Amino acid sequence: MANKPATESTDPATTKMLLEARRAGLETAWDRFNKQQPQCGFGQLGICCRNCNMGPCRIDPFGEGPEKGVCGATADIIVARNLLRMIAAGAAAHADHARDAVIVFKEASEGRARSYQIKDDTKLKALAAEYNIPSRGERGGAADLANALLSDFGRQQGSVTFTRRAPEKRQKIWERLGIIPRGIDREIVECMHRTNMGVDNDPLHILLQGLRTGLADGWGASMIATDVQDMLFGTPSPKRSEANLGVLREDEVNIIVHGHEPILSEMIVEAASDPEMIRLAEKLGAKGINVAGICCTGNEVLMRHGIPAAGNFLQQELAVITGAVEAMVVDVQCVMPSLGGLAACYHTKFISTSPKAEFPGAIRMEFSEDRAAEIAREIVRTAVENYRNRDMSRVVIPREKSECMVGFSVEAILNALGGSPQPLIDAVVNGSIKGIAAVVGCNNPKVQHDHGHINLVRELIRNSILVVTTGCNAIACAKAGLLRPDAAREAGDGLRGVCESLGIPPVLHMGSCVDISRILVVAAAIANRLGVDISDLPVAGAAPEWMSEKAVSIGAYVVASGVYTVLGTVPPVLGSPVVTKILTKDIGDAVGATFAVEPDPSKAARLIIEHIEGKRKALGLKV
Ligand code: SF4
Ligand code: MSK
Repeated sequence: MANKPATESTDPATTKMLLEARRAGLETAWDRFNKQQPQCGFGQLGICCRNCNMGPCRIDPFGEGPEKGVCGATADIIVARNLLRMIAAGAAAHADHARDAVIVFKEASEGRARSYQIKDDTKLKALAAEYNIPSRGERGGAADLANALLSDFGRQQGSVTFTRRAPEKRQKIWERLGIIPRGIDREIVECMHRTNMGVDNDPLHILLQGLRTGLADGWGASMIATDVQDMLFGTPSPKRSEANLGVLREDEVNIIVHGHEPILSEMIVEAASDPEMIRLAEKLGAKGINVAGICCTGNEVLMRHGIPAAGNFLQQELAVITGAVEAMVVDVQCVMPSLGGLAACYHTKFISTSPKAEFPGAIRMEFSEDRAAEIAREIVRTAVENYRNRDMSRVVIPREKSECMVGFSVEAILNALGGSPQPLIDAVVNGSIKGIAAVVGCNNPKVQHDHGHINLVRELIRNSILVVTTGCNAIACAKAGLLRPDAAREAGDGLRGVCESLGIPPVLHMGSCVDISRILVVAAAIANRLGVDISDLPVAGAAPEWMSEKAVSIGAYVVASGVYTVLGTVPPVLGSPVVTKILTKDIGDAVGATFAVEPDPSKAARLIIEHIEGKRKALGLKV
């Protein structure tokens, strides 16, 4: 049965483009999702295993068939192992992203990657001090810092350096549980080892390694990626931009940057403003060159340069279907392999740039740090020259776009507060702001596009809970107008007053998925000021529409950091009552925070509000 597009997204631009896709007979993720129904029940419950070739094995959830795999693994063991592999994969994605950023930083600091400079010297000095590196030489110890950062990946003993940024009480908890990550890569490798047939077979023991690996991501990989990218490209500061497919321009060359890494997209942004490229575009009949972003590459250039966001995860195919995209330039992560086939139905050049990521139907224009600016210019030129191939009769750009204010790095938040977190803490203490919720994560066709994101965020701000956001939630909020200072009108009186006095939105855009590490830094700073642990704070996390393995790793480190987290789509764990109980209850005794699953955004908001009220009461604050 055909879908009714109106039920698939709350975003009118998306709904229009879905109608256009169907009119043109083109398939999208929603259609493929429908064709997958019913999805495998064993997979949904997490009770299938193919970790060795005696399998694949599956457990009968109704107790009428097999209760154990060939090796004797129970549902509890299988579910826990599968979850650990998801965490490892998610952490690996962030780790590899971070490593690549550090390698570019190293090359730049040694004077080889000439397209890159160190843009944030203050951060360089602060990080060098954190790693005990004397600030010397022309580049202030940058090369030594790069080597020190790299050593956090392969460290075999000790602890990942940035775990020391956590409040002492939190570090003590990790120490007691034996989950302080040693090296980032080491923890990921250990997950793969432990989940081999016949290694780790205790669900709790397996899941503790999951927390340790998550911490290696959050307080390691993601934090390193964020800080290194800030050093190279500048620490974000508030700026205005726009979001949604309506940012594409009918009379300009449209280039979309999509994926996760800012390393090449920064160069593309620069190349697109080159007068020679603009002249070429004009010669070919375009009025200019318009760069727009999707997913987290989009977030990176949005918060540093105000480059508009064309959409979030589920809009990537729709962007091509506008018929107005000259080049879709991708790096890594969250890029649908369907894009090549779709681009072939239009004039769009689908350009893959990462040496790690090959896609069917893509043109390869591989990135290398020593030729970054040159490659970016080649890509922009390819896009510009492709403008003449655009069939104007097929161009359908929805009008919807919304203004947004973005770029709230920790430094920018402190600036807005006058240099100290104290005004924010005072607002939390006196109850103007009831608490802080980090709402993050993907889209997923299992739920109505953006519905969970927007409705949860609206309900939270209505209850005077300040929302900090990253990833595809940030783009959903931008499209819905929630990242504008005047969105404070939708907030409860207390939050509204704070936002209006500071001129900030009630939902603060803190960046891309790796920038959830910025949220950890804010939480740690507040906890330290109050002399408590993160788990004592009136804060919570939510991922209403998550789909990526990276989100599982993020969930692991957010909860392990002491933050109660509500998921909107169900993780594949329900086949094991033991694992489900550990995640939703027992883990609370260990780390002071648990997971909850609640697909309904109003009910999810209620859970978060109750949690925040509970924490306020425990701190002796007015509810
Ligand atoms: Fe089956 Fe055990 Fe092999 Fe998994 S590890 S496939 S449960 S025999
Ligand atoms: S891009 S990981 S769909 S948030 Fe970071 Fe969006 Fe999720 Fe990718």
